[in-house]
Amino acid sequence: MSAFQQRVFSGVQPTGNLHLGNYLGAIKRFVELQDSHDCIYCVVDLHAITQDRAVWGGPEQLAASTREVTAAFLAAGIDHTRHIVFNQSRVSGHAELAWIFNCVARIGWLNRMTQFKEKAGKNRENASVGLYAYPNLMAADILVYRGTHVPVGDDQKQHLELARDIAQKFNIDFADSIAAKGHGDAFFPLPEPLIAGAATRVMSLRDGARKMSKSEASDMSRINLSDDADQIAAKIRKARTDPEALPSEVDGLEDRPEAANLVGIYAALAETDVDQVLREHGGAQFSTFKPALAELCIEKLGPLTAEMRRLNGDPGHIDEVLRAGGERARTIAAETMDAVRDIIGLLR
Ligand code: AQP
Repeated sequence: MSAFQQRVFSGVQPTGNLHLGNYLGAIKRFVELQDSHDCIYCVVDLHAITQDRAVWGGPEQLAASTREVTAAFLAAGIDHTRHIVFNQSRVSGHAELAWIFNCVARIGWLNRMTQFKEKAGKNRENASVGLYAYPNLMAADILVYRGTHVPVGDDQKQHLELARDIAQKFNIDFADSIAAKGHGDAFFPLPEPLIAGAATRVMSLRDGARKMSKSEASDMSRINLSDDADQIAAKIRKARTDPEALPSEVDGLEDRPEAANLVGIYAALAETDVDQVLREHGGAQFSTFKPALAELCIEKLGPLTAEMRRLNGDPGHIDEVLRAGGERARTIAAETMDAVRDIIGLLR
């Protein structure tokens, strides 16, 4: 397999209500990767519109949410001068490559995607074609930059596997042309998911069996990145738990999803692991552990929330970051698309 320059790509949808799961599962990891990799971080607005307008809120809300996710990236510490930050729809290569991938991916592959089944629910016949083809666009997002590493939450694992299958099938289907055009034995890398840490799947505060999610009706189920200290404290105080004290070892969290979730959140915020948290808090009742968790959460999210608010007050700056990032992204994507056209035989 050809050697590829390492490049990180990931995205977040501007669908409102950015929450602690998005932060711990994705945005915090984006920040950590900046020192070791070239990174491209994208606000994936074309993904947002795959759902009903009621979910993404219409034109004004979409623009506001796009700026808000960008503000979260910057407030968390992503350096837009060293790395690329932009919104997806600025770079037409994403949609162009997604069409090519519509012709590479197989219907059977998409039929297995659990996220489509969950989001379309019983109303499948009425779901948008975009929602169904979402994983092909996600593969294009990554591969139009020939991204090699993708930090995501655990819920995106299946889509990443599909992106790898698409890259591999393209490489095999066009192997002769890829070699003839001087690209060696593979044009696309097989992107690797980076799913690690203590909070790869943050669960709802109301139900340990459900993922913390932007679209969950109950606001008490999630900690929003826009919540103030009082709201965070109240949500953690009211988080569902069981009556037992915390165990001293990880095995003791088995069959206790709500307890495991709170301990995982604590570990991720404290940048330690679950074993360490249980060494410190094993034997504690939730009446003691919850205030400690709330305090930690407020300490870690407070500065982020304040900086997001400040940035949201300066939309001109955010727009300039997205414009400049879009230009840099477009240059890389255009190079990939020229090569893809040559490989397939599309005249340009
Ligand atoms: N609960 C979570 N725990 C850990 N990581 C999570 N992510 C999302 N929820 C959790 C990760 O956040 C990144 C951006 O997600 P997204 O906005 O692109 O889409 P999503 O996964 O659809 O987010 P939501 O909040 O769950 O939205 P809805 O309610 O629309 O389904 C991704 O890396 C994701 O893994």
